[in-house]
Amino acid sequence: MTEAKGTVLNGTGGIWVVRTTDGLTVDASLRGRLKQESTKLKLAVGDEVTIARDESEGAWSIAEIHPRRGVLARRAPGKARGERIVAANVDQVLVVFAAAKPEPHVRMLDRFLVIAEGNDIPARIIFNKVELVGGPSGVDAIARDYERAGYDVHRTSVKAEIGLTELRDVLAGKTSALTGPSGVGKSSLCNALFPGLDLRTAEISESVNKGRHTTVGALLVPIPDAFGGFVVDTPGLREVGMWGLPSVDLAHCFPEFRPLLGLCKFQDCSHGHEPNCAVRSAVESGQVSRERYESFLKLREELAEAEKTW
Ligand SMILES: Nc1nc2c(ncn2[C@@H]2O[C@H](COP(=O)(O)OP(=O)(O)OP(=O)(O)O)[C@@H](O)[C@H]2O)c(=O)[nH]1
Ligand SMILES: [Mg+2]
Ligand SMILES: [Zn+2]
Repeated sequence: MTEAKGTVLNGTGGIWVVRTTDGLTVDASLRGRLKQESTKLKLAVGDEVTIARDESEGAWSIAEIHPRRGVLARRAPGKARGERIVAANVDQVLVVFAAAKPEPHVRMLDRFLVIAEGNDIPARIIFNKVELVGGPSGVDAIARDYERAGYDVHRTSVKAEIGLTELRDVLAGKTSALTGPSGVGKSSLCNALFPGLDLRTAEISESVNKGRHTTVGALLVPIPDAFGGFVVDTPGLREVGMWGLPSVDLAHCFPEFRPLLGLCKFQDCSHGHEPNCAVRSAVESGQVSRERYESFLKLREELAEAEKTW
């Protein structure tokens, strides 16, 4: 019996592609026992597993699924009807926007951050294409709100090679989910940071899978060994709705609101129109950004609307 530890890169329902810690990529299927248990615990991209193979069999099977450090998931609305896991063991979400072309859209940026916060995964923000706005300081006005909220903000340019070394250190050795609108430079960044990591190839192999199997959605792409880690390529991350998030939990997904949440006059304050609301006072005094508060109000309304249909 040979055993190895590895990480699930992708799967098509029956067969899972596992990358071993030795750098081998093998196909493996779930063992009978785990298959039954997997109605409770579904195997997901990003899961760390032990695979085993009998010398006689030749085929690898997944013998053990290791405990997860966390998941990036879309919660099912209503009761505990389970969740749809996008990827397991995601260390960080990197929200990528462009300084220009396309213009950054803060409501959308805040939505991505809330998804990360709702899953308890640390998020970072990247403003790419900064050479279009005169360099890194060209995004200061928009970045300031997020830095004040406690987020790390990276200013990069693939074209002018700005901020790339620093960003490489952030990705190395970790599993990072990259998200953001189309055309902001996510693939360009990955290819510039890690020559040899070809995100497009991965996307193509997924679309091939789509035709033949039920696809699991996300893909884990190994970062070249000299650096280590994985990039989660999730064409569908944009669709990870927040409709499973109870609207009362939304305020906790804005880190700069958290220290204020016990201070409102009413314990069940919705931070809308109630008197003596600590969040609104902080907005009025300039301590909390008005743009972020506007995003909060908009998302809260959206979630409350979704709750009615639960
Ligand atoms: N000016 C400028 N253009 C860039 C920079 N980085 C990427 N681009 C260009 O922006 C365009 C989009 O880049 P992609 O890497 O394909 O964007 P993406 O975020 O992966 O887009 P999707 O895969 O559609 O989600 C390409 O034409 C790139 O050459 C940059 O730093 N500055
Ligand atoms: Mg891309
Ligand atoms: Zn309040």
